[in-house]
Amino acid sequence: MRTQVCIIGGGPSGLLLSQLLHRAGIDTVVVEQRTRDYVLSRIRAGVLERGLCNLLRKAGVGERMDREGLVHDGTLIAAAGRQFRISFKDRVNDSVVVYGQTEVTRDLYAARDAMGGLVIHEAEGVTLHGVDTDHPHVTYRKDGTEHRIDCDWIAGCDGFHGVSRKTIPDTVRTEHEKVYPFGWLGILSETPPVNHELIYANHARGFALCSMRNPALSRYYVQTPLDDTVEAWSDDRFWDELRRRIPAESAEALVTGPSIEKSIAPLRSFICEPMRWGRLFLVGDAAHIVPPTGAKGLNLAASDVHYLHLALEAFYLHNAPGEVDLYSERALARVWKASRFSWWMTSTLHRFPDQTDFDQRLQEAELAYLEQSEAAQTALAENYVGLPY
Ligand code: FAS
Ligand code: PHB
Repeated sequence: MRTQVCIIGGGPSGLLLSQLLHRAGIDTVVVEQRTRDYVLSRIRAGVLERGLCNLLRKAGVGERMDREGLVHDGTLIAAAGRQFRISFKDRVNDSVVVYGQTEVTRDLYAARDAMGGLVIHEAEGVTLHGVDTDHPHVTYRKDGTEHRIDCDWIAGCDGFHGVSRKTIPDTVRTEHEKVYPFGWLGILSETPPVNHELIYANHARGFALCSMRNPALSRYYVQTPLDDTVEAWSDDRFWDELRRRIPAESAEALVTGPSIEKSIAPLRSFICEPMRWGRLFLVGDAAHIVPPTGAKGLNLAASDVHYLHLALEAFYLHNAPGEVDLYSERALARVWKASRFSWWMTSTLHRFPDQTDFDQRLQEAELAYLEQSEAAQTALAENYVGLPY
């Protein structure tokens, strides 16, 4: 088989890149190791920046998001028993859309099907070859048969545990990592959200987040120690802990119910440089991971796709081959800024194991300053809604 761009990974990065390139007349094949059902079973991000929303609309995949997504003009921050609102609308005249990553991925798959886009599922042993030559190819096994895809370019959209980043030699790659000493226990419940906007809560017992997917589906998180397990958390224990970490007015309004999904995710910051080697580009989680506190993971994957699809269109359609050489630098500039914001949100809102009371009071002072300062709220708002591409 031959294609112009072989995309490794059928998550949001790979599907969105494939959709945008296909609409520009550039041929792609997506190679995904899992079944579609497995990919769609994952519960992940929930907040979409304007940039991602616009990219989905450009890809012809924004209709259901525009119909069902919840526009949020602000968020609540809670600390020291109080909660205050930061208005994105007042501070930066912008907003975000709450619409689950699972739904984004479902819409992307539907769009790929509608355009006859080729997504190969259950591809095993995906291997990248000749990446440092002008004639790369990809091999994989499916149904016991070995397959080969010759291509001009490979887009590694295969997430943190994928094969693409590891294809770049250690002598070429520089990896920057910060592992946080805690994780997030998240649940999904078919209950009305406690508030119509998100609540990020700093508490001496640990961080909590009240989010949602729609008016009848809530998403909640509490910070947990790294050695904690889902089995140690009954629903009742979760609800009791969440109530203790959010202000009384919200705790009293909380509607509880059985969890329909419950999982623990570790928190880390990770960035691989460069995001391109020869004919291979790294996109999304394949290149970088941010702690979910800033709601940036999926949104950074989107800005990578934005830069890369324009660079490949320049290469194929506008006789401007040099644009692909600028992809890594452009993408990394935005990745580092979003990583800084995600680090700041995580450091300000979480309880660290070695944290002293002085540290706790410093966090509360930082949040009190945020409550009182229009400048501080503007800084948070412009990062949260998404810095320009
Ligand atoms: P993905 O990991 O989504 O997709 C990669 C795809 O590649 C997968 O389908 C995988 O099966 C496939 N793949 C892997 N190896 C392969 C191989 N060798 N061959 C072929 N295919 C291969 N972000 C937020 O903004 N907010 C959140 O709350 C949030 N919560 C998260 C919770 C968890 C548990 C995780 C893991 C991530 C979370 N994220 C969150 C980040 C997440 O949303 C990612 O940023 C987003 O999935 C990035 O999309 P992709 O780059 O497409 O990577
Ligand atoms: C979510 O709804 O899953 C969510 C929202 C905001 C975050 C992280 C996760 O910062």
